[in-house]
Amino acid sequence: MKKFNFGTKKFLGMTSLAAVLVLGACSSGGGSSSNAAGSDASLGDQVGHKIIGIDPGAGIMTATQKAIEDYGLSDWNLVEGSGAAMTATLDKAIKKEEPIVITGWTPHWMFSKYDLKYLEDPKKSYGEAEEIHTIARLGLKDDQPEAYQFLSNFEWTEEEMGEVMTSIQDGTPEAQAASDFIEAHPDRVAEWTDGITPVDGKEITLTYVAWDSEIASFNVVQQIMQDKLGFKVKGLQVDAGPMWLGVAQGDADASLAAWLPLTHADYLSQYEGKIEDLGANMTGVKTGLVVPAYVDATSIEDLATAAE
Ligand code: PBE
Repeated sequence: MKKFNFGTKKFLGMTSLAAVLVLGACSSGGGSSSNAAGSDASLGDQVGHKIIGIDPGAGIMTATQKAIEDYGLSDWNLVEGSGAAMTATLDKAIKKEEPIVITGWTPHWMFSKYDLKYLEDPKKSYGEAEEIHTIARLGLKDDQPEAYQFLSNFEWTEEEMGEVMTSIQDGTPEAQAASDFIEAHPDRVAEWTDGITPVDGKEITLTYVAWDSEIASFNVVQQIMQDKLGFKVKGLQVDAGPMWLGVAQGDADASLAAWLPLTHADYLSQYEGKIEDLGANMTGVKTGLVVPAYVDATSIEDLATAAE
């Protein structure tokens, strides 16, 4: 039409309107149209529809795939990595006050270091009333009764594990953090070792995964078994699958890192009858999706804004 009539001002106005339209189209990315009207981008758009996960064998990864289905988050991607990579990415985001969505669990030192919150999980994709169990190979009871007894006795609290985890996170070597804990809690150690006759250098192999919670439990148990009960304790740091497999095949004697009933349900059903469950070494633990407190979302349902 009257295209040669535009003054400079009006022309600039047109340009920026076009820019806004283009930006609007980009930010609505995952098919959202309701959120493109100039308001803030959705959390999904801000974080590139990425959930920062950990090692692929972790039960929380399976639970998160289930959450993605349960909550209709097909435009979201679960990024594989490791516990250490996840906390490094979290640290960077928090320093820049940027939004981020991670797979998180309690106990974990990150909740004391940062102001974080779980996204509510009304569909219970991450289960309820989770516990950490100690599992043993079949036969341990008969051929290593002292180890069996101690491993059955050992159970502690989130606060106690927190002391060890925080100390390691602050730079104390793992074994030292465990020894410090033992020294600070003689009564607890006495409860766990009560009535057990020390052995003379018998070997015990424990498997665990490099999750901060399990690094803490392995080191404490290793130190107590060595210093108070005379065992020689070997630790095999492996992925979650080999951790269960090692105990089921009898290559390892036990593990303190079985999260049940939900997180490691697949592993438990795979090795049913091939391992002995010695019961919970910690109750009241939790897994889920976690965000910094400054992120507005309160529920996993809030991640699905594109579908509204
Ligand atoms: N975790 C920590 C593990 C169990 C312990 C929650 C990362 C998992 O997802 O398998």
